[in-house]
Amino acid sequence: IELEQRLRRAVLQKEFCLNYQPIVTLNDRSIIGVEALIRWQDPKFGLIPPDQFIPLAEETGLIEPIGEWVLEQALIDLHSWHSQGYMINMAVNVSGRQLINGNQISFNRLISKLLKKYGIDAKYLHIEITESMLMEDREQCLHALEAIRDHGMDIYIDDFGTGYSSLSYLKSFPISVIKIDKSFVDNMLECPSDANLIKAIIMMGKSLELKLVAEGIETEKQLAFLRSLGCDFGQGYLISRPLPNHELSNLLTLRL
Ligand code: G
Ligand code: G
Ligand code: NA
Repeated sequence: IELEQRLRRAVLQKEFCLNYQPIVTLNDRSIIGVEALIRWQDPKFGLIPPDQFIPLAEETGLIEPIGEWVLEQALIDLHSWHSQGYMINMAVNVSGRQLINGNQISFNRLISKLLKKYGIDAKYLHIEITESMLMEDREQCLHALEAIRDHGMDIYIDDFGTGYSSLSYLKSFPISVIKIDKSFVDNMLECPSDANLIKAIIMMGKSLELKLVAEGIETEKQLAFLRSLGCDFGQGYLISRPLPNHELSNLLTLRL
């Protein structure tokens, strides 16, 4: 209860900020986009990571105002990078509750309104949803995702490999990108079964003409191995940690 009250206040006082983690090509490490990651700056407890409040936000419905704030802030920052000539993509994490429980019409209206307000083409905004969310509510998810896709946005499936969804299942959704979960990347060089799993995901992704992003790349060896398997993109501490917007601006200036 106490956490819930603090979270309600945080929404009113806007105690959140976004960090941005670069997503790069594995071939030449050019920055093609960033993933927006929320942090809660509590005046008393300091920086609280999303794992510790997103589940509560989803239960209480607070995810709707929080999600709105995230979308708007992400587009404000994207607008500023675009106006400096850095035409990168923005991937935003969206909870099932934002898409479905609220209602998908309002989610799509919100997106239209914000894209217009900041003069951003929908093709630069990418939506990340988790594999587990897709599996929970297939029909409703499908409709919501089709509306997003019709809008011109790419959909990423996050944490892939953790939810046991089948190839035929995946094929029924309008997805453009698979994100390979960090837990497989962590162990793939030591653990042949994880390496095989990654190979299978990459082959499957390619056969469905999807792009692949590997998450949590921490070493040169991991990057080289993923590249050799034909994985297109990656993110992880090897390339960059999630950064506040001004630090990301500096990185773009140096790298592009
Ligand atoms: O930044 P960090 O690795 O601590 O993020 C942990 C998880 O929190 C991520 O896997 C991501 O799915 C989730 N997350 C981060 N930012 C957001 C957000 O803005 N909205 C939602 N719904 N989830 C987020
Ligand atoms: O699942 P999702 O991609 O949305 O979550 C990304 C989370 O993983 C963020 O909390 C981010 O801080 C974290 N992260 C990103 N890259 C790395 C990495 O290379 N190593 C570790 N340990 N965490 C990472
Ligand atoms: Na994500």
